[in-house]
Amino acid sequence: MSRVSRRHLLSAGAAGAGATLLPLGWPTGSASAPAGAAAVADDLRLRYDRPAGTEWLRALPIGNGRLGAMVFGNTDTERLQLNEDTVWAGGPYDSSNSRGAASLADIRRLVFADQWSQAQNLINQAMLGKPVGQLAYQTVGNLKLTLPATGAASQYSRVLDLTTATASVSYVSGGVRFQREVFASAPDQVIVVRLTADRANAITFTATFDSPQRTTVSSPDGTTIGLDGISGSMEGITGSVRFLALAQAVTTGGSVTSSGGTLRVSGATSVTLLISIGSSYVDFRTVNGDYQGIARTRLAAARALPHDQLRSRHLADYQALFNRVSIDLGRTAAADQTTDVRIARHAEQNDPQFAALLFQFGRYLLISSSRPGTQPANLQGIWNDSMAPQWDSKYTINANLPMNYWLADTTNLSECFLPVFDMIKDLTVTGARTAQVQYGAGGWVTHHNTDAWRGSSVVDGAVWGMWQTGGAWLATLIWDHYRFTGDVEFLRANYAALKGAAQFFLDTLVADPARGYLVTNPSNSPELPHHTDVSVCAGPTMDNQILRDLFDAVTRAGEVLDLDAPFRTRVRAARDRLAPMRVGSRGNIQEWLADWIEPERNHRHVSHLYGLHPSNQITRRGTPQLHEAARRTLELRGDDGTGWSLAWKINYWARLEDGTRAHKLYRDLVRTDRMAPNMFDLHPPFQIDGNFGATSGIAEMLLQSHHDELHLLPALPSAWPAGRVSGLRGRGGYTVAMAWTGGRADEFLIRADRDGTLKVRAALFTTAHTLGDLTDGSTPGTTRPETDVVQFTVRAGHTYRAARPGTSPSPSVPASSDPGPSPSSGTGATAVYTVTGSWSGGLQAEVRVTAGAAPITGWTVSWTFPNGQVVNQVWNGSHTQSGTRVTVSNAAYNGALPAGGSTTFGFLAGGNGPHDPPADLTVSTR
Ligand code: FUC
Repeated sequence: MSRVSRRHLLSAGAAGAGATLLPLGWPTGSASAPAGAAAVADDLRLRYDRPAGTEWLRALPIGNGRLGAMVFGNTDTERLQLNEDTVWAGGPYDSSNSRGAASLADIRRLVFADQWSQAQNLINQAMLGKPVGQLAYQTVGNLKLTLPATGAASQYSRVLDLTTATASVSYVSGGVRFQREVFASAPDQVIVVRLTADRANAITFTATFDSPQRTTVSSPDGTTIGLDGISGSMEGITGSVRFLALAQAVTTGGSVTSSGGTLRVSGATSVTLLISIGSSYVDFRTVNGDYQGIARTRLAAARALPHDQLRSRHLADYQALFNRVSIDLGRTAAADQTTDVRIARHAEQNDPQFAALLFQFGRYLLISSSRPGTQPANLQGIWNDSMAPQWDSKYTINANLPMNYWLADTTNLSECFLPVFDMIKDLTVTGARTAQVQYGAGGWVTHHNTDAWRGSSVVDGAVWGMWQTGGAWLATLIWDHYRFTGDVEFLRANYAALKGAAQFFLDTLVADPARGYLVTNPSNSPELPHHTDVSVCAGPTMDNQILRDLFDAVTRAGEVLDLDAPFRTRVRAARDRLAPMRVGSRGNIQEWLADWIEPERNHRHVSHLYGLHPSNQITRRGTPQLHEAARRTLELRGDDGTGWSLAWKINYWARLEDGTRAHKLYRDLVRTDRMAPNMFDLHPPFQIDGNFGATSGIAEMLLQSHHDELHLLPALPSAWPAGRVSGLRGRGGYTVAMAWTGGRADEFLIRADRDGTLKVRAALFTTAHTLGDLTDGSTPGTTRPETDVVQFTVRAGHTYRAARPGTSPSPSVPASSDPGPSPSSGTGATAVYTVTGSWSGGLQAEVRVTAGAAPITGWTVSWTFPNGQVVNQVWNGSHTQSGTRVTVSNAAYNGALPAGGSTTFGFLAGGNGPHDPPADLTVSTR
């Protein structure tokens, strides 16, 4: 086998399942990069030539899911605005309104009698939660570094590097080059600020905390300062989340002192500043956690590690997620400008790389704001400098919270989704009380918002808040996540939440007297009045769509888990009585049961197209008339909208398979009124849903899987004529890589997690093509249900390649990263290996080992690193390193790999580049 095809084989087949996925090959910069568009490694950076000054929307976000900071990069007073994701106003409260259940019959009667204002008045008295609003996510405060004036700074540059999740600053002042780098480490749970200079003993500064919260500052020891505080009171609920922020300086050279809450570093050569924050929030019911102990323990543990280890552990952790997807949409000289200039000029220049940057920025933000065990990403992710942010920076469920997670599975960040399912579990508790008290119903319900206390009642006012299907929408995410991962244990663990969500509606749906359908009453089509000032109604289209999804999800989950057959029968019967979607008088999808015309024609919410996206009830081939009506609906509503509204519309147009229009909406989003200089999406103000929704939309333009098939390049715009992407995920458990030129696909790679039957739709199949199983070299037998659809049987772990004839396999590594000599193989073993990944900041490599006819027992795999990098993370096994030699023992198979079985190792190696790939691979057996 030639070296190229051997590498290719491995790079295609090496990804493990689920959480251990490694990227398919094709790093950017390879020989067949889009014509005239050689990708530049540094392109995955936000770059600026001046400090953020006092402008928060110029500062750069870093985060580890729990801790966040906005880094300003100033040369006089550096500011790190700090957040911890559980610092919320108020404390545990019960939001239910005890007048609810007794008033429900009257409210319903008024709604059915078209007495909407009266119904809203009664809802405002009897159904609104206590308090009427929910509570806000709040800032911790700031760490400020006051630097001495050493003359004007020159050669200034400020960067957020998405490949390493570091924010850095570099400038020359007084003849000295100063550098600062900041990252938030998930493995070590601290924020790390590293200050260096190119002259010894040049670093001098003082550091202090300040905060708008009720706080005290202190100097717990000679190198540390502290900020001890408690969150604010709001809506009559006393602030009760205690927090302690600590900052400790570890210096080389010079001196450090701390007194009265001021840290003084003088004449140091390098400084590592460690920031640790503990919070007393335990869960939505409990706020008595040992916040001081948490802050101190994390700090002490991090203090025990040298800076380069903190950094390499951070890199290994972050890159294991980020590197799963690479994307290249072409590059022009526009990408050489600073990021703020690119945004300002986006309308007038061709800058396809910006779309790739925005796509990856969304993934960066999700990795940085949502990790297993943390709170879900709120309206601002985790970044908020205020005590009273817009919409409380909480969780708005009727658009924003689900949108935050549309990218999680499609862009291969499955673990980052997990905080949502923890939140749903909490809501089954608070929402069960609201269901009981306000509706006399079983199961659980949540309306259009929630907060850290898992408020589940109707809030803000009937016009906005009287929407019953928030919890139902969230529950559908359980099933959709399962469709990607196939994780039955996850489904089992979350089934009760699905069932409880459905139970609520079995208990509360009522028959519409005029039409006979089972409908929600009272509810609304999110935030959109159907007549002046009234939005309350029965059975809005979005509710019916969500409930169809919910009922389908719970019945299918029950089938998979073999549970609750009688319950499923009841659910199916209710589903059959929901109102179908209808085409209205304007050729649009009707938003309500009646064919009303909305008073506000260009309203930002287009809720009744939930059936088009994220759901799959409106599809081009399944429901062509509705699909056409969805297009008409969007034309009538217009392209304008808030940031998140534009982002949703990218997804809508992608599902309409209109790449040109999807790209137009993407461009509408990249305007100074919709995107801040730091690339935060603007509602305005900043709301992170527009970032996440845009990443999701770009993914939907390249790959769709909502209709029991993989649809490759369904909405490719002419603006991206050549490109490549790898690592996108499709429902059913598929990882996909694609390369195209001239607007036409050259090659696809699809790796299956599980055995099954795969349907793939692609224009490539209407022309000459090859299709092969790269893993065993066979050619799958196919059927052709449609001219552009190929169907075939897939095997778990196998990778399938379709290509135009004559397309040579994509090279996986640049020439400078030649993997070195062929691997040797041990008794009964065959082994091949390849290397992929980023070569500048760290190295990611993978090796697949396949047993021959006999099992391999008692074996180890080892590599030599020419540069002696430190290996900091290994998949599938434990490792030891001795000098330049790394040895992995296979723990996953208890030392035995069965005959014909194969396994994959991946590892990340850190250290300062450039790296050489590992050489001299050996598989040895006992
Ligand atoms: C809903 C939207 C607003 C905003 C807010 C957070 O109320 O209608 O546009 O996104 O949530």
